[in-house]
Amino acid sequence: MTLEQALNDEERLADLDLDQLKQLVGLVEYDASADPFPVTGWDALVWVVGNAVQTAHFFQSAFGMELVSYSGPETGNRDHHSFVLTSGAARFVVQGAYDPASPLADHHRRHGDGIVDIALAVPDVDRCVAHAAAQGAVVLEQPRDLTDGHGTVRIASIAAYGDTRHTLVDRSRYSGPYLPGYVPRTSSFQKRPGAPKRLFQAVDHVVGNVELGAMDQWVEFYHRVMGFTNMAEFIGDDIATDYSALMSKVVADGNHRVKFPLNEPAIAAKKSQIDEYLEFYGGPGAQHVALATIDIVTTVDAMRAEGVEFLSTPASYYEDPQLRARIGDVRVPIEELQSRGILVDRDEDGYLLQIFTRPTGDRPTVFFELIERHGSLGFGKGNFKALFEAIEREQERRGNF
Ligand code: TYF
Ligand code: FE
Repeated sequence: MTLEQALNDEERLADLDLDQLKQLVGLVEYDASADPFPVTGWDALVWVVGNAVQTAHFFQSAFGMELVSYSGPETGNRDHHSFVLTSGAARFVVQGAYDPASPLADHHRRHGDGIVDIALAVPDVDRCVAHAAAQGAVVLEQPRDLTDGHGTVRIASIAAYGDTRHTLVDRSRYSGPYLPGYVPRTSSFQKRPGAPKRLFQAVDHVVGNVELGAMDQWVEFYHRVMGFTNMAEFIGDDIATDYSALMSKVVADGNHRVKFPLNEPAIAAKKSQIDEYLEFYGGPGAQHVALATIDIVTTVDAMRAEGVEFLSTPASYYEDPQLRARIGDVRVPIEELQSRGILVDRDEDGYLLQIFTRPTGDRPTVFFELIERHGSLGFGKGNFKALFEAIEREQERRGNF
């Protein structure tokens, strides 16, 4: 399969061209003919939150997303509200209980705001599920058709870490706004005059936090069940014991469109940030979502103006005489990065700019990363020390040490 053929519908609708996309999320060529579980990309990140009405507003006001579809009591769904928002090729679905007896209320009681479903677009749901089942995956929902006047969506779900699932979606025979049962919906929300059209173009990666000793099992799960392969970047024992208190490996689908770093806590002097997550989320779950932007400076400024809080980076990071040598020429002057706390890393393929938010919900669990890639296919290895120190400062402020 060439990349050209692999440009998926969401990316086409978002007016992304191939070169942009390749750069944006670090796409690579691969031979799909031998892939037992071909994935075309992200379908949606499905959130369960305590107040979907307000979270949907937050994703519009602070993240510049567009409301496109809805399901709720007015459309016959008496269980929950569900708002579908997009930004470029990225789609978030935000759900909150309407009926106090909704299972979503229980989910929220256990986990707080979080991602329940990392839904993936696949061309052949049945083939993926057959392969997954043969490899021992737990099939939560067998393949089935959802049909309305706009056509048919074929869908199935398999279990991932904790209460997280992967719904597999083939919407190639469907023209509706999201799924049967949903109606198109826009809001009266008005962007500020002069606001950028979009603050991010795609999802780059979603990180999973799993229990101590479980990282390799989950890496193995993604190999065996989904045919994902390891990417070069990882945080091993060496880095873990020095400062990060976590171990991490990255798996990705053939194109590297879908990338899943998997973290587990490491035994260290201090309580790991991963332990803090596991305690407050009530088990394994999605830790951070990295959003790919073509202009991180504009995006950070727009989000900050709307009240989004980012981790701060100490002046010493930028004053390090080795920084300039390490990063070489980057698009943005270092002063501009410093005034915003944007981190920069370079590897053999190029460089990347990145910044992290504070947790965006009530619990110290899920947060966001913004990433602007220029050739680099990595995750900011050179920033791990500064980043983890910043995360630990926050942890300390919360008293979770
Ligand atoms: O996704 C990554 O690997 C980077 C670094 O708890 C990172 O964003 C890794 C672990 C973590 C926070 C960030
Ligand atoms: Fe990341």
